[in-house]
Amino acid sequence: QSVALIGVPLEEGSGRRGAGMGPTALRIAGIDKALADLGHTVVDTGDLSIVPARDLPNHPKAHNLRVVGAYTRALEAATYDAAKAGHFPLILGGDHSLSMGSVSGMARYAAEMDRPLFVLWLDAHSDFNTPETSPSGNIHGMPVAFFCGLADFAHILPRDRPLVDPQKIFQVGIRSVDASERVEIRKHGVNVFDMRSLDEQGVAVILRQILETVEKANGLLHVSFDVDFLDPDFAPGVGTTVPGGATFREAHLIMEMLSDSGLVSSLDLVELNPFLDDRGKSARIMVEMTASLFGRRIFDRPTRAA
Ligand code: DIR
Ligand code: MN
Ligand code: MN
Ligand code: MN
Repeated sequence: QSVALIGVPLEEGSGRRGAGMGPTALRIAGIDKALADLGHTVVDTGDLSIVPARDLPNHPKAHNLRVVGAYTRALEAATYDAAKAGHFPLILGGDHSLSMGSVSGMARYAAEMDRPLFVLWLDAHSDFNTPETSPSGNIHGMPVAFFCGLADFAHILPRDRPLVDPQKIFQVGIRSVDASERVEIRKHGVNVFDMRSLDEQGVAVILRQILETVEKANGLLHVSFDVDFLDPDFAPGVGTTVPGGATFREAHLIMEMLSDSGLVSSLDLVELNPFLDDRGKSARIMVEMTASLFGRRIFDRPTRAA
């Protein structure tokens, strides 16, 4: 497979500095070599660079909209172009607001392929706020609502662009949801597997169910991996840690099952904050996880039982 690395040094969507160093940390942790060692062709397209979008307003309830909006436009195009050229877009973040661009780009690509786009959202947070509901004004809490067309503040992307159907979104690992987000999630039918359901059912059962749905629909699957999905005990390098996260083994199993499925079309690695990390530990774990998603195995398994 040919993998296009797209660096997005964006931190203005989060409430603090540091996530802008994420792409560099992932490269230093050896993301390109990990993929090349698995036999993939890696094309590093470098980091996107932008100038703030002056046609966008300074929005009191969507901080740094001009910067986030400019990255959204640039990444929407870069992701679409990479997919169109036959590459697997692998986005190195950068805070989670970048998914407004990557997922919108994949939605455009999927629409052109006449295939439905599904999104697997691995995160402690559901990121389903809008400027109206957000308690913080930080856009990294809004990307899911944005690519569903429910948070169209200002003209970042054309309003008639392909959107994601909320019912084709699977959120796993959720354990921090704002009151109004909870209402909106239920209203729009987002599929949420919170921490309790992980504990009760186990990740394998949940993943099998998700993968079956995608497979039956002949869908593309975009995976968006927020570092805070993981437990802060072993992945401390993120600005918004929430206790009680996924274990290394749970996350690892998810990556292996995703790899086996062959359904994943694109991947975001987001919210890594090297300034808060412990000697590169979280960066290295994210690279390990990515390698597993791209086929690294302890031992092979027979193809999925019927
Ligand atoms: C909170 C925190 N729900 C907000 N969100 C995120 O500000 O919207 N933290 N995504 O990482
Ligand atoms: Mn997030
Ligand atoms: Mn999060
Ligand atoms: Mn976040």
